[in-house]
Amino acid sequence: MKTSKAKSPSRQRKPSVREDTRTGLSPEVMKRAIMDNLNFIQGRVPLTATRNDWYMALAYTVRDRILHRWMETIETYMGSKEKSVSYLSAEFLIGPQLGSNLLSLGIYEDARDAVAQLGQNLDKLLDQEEEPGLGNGGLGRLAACYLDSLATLEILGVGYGIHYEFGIFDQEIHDGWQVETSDKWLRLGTPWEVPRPEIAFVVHFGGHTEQYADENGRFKVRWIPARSVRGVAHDITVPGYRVNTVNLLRLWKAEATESFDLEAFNVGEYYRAVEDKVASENITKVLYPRDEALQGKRLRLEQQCFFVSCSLQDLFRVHLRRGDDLRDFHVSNAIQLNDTHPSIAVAEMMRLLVDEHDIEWDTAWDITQNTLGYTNHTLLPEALEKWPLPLFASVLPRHLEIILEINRRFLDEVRARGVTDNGRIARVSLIDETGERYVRMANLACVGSHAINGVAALHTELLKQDVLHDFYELFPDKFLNVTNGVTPRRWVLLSNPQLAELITSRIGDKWIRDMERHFPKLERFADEAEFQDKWRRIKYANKKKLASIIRGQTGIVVDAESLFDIQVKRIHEYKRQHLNLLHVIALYHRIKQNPRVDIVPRTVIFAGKAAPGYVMAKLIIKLINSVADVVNNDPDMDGRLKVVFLSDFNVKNAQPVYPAADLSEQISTAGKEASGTGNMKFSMNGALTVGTLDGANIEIREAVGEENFFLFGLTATEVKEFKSQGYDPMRYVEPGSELAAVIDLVARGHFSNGDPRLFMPLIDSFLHHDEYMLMADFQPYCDCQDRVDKAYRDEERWTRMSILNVARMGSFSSDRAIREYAEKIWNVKPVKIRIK
Ligand code: NBG
Repeated sequence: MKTSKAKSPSRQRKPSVREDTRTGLSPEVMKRAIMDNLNFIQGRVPLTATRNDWYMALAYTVRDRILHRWMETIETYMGSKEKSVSYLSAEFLIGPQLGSNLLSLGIYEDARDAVAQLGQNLDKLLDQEEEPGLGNGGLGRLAACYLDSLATLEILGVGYGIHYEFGIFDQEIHDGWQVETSDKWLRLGTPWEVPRPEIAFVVHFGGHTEQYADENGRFKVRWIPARSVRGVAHDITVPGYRVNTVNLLRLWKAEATESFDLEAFNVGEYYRAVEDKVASENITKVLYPRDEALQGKRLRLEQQCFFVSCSLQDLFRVHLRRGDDLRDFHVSNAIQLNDTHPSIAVAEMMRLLVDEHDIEWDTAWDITQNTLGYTNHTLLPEALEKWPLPLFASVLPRHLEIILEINRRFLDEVRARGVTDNGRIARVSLIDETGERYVRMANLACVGSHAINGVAALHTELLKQDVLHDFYELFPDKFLNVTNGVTPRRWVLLSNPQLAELITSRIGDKWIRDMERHFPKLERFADEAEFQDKWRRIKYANKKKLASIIRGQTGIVVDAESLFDIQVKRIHEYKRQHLNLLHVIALYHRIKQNPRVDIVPRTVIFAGKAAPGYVMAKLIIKLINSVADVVNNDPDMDGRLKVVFLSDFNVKNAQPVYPAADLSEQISTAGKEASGTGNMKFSMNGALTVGTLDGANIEIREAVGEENFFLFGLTATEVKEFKSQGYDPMRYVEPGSELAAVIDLVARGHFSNGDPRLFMPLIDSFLHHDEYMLMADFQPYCDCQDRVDKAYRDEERWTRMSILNVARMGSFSSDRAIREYAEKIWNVKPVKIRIK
């Protein structure tokens, strides 16, 4: 990364007073600091140090420099009245920290020098880091991109989440099947977090409530809980890119209030002595590995309330310490709810204000509503969280009372606005009473927030028309759209350093902090032969790098000259990895029919985890691997078709994938993918998209130009129409057609050693239900892939399209998204942090 070298602060600035081993940025000072940390933190000498020791020593060196900036940030914050943002999220998928922190500080190359002087190789140390897998997929990764942008835009903010002991499971592939192993990210310790045992709050569960009158005769409620748990803060710093602002990601870890019951121990009941500790710690033991699906499990509700309560108590503590009145809480605080997972915040905030801080209901309600904003991330009905009322009552009896009171007042208001339709009143109620009774968390979030947003234009439209239609009719002004974005720091600069360098050589390096403004300048090079040539060479180098990773992991040899056609994301039927696979089988079939057929050589790459309980998704992984087995071992396919499934897709493994793609698969059934963010990462790295009119694909296509995007498939409206007219998938499987042949191959057991039963559930779903309309979209998809082939054969045209994709992706930076949140929802402004 020569660009950062040329501008690195260590080469520009004069030595400062604090240029000591904890803050100095020159390679010499850092070298000394690394040795110090190796000796005094790791307790090692070079002779006995493992690679992990060196990694830790370097990481602590970097952490010191970040903490230095963090102290300035916190001092500025505590001494001011500035408003800050809290992003509440049950997931943060932050990825490995070392590389991005080095970039933020502008010392990537200097650190390389420093470790080289100590006989170490920076790339190997970077590779040593195990990422905290504290998220499932897009939702958690979005939260991480937003933290990066908040800090880079110099907005004061905190991410609040859960310190899971085990994050998302590690995925292995055994005999083609997904096997889950637990993610032990803390096994070797993590240098990035600062445990803060003195910042801890107690959270209660269960029990019952009592009514009483306070000394002024006011009606009050006292909650007598059955159980209490302590949440202890663990902080991870989030430095902005080349600015002094350092924000925090504060994660709560559950501990017992009393970790050891001496009485039980004394009477010889050794297990009972630690029972409470074990039960309490369970709350933050493990991340639920299902995205987009409701659990309805007690522990998950406890997790949600646990981290929300700790976060709100912390915010109240800081607010009061700044000398402010709680009645002004919303003036200096904006809180964003990342999906419904933290939406219990509505009730918890009311409880804290009314029960614990003696604020009257109406005022408390104003504060709550003015503080909270709710982002919805899904259109799938099964992902809208709701809790059975008896379960809710047994975990959070006081919150249930508060929710019922909010509901009573809310429904009165609805009626007062002239709504008489009982159907509508029942639909907006916070309690689902259509059968077994449930608490509806999305409704709670909608009622308790002043702003409700979707994450792409189509998604927001569908929320208004469909999922949240009744709320939209009641409060049209609350609704707005903020299309997702991803950080160009991690997803271009860090992941694709050669491309970043080429871009910087032409337009300077301001794009790193303002992609929207500067990327368009790349357009003028789209047809320049020399630029095109460099562009292609970089793509080729990135493909070679991925090819070597593939070979190392799977033994499969792929040709970097072939078209790299990639689909990486969680495995879901609505995302239609199996549609991609049907196309692969069609190609296989064509080559088998005519081994001399003229097709563009392709390497089709998949990666992604399936929820452990999602049988169909796991079967899709098995089918991908089974097709790969047959295809990759058939000499007729040599030099024409390869299929790869890369295991354990996570942030670290994703970084070399996006830069290596020629073609990005974004093929969800229209109306199902709220936004997608992988689609943005691919396109920013010069891949062209084959996609449906779904989620942010629509806006990406508008931005890059329809001639630079491969569109196919039914629209969301058509999907709805087809379904209402009684969609019959069989109609699309005409005898003698390619689709019939493809399905027949799978059904006959061609990819399962002649066993027709293995993939029966998939065949059955294609032919008889096809909820996600694969049959209807198959032919248009194949035709579109033929257009891809044609375009790929014309090297210059393809490169031009690729450059234009990148040049026009500027607005998909998370900086743009965060600016929109800051202006439209949070009403916060940047604050400059000065280093004294
Ligand atoms: C996911 C959507 C994606 C979207 C991310 C981030 C959930 C519940 N939703 O389409 O499926 O890009 O959120 O907004 O995980």
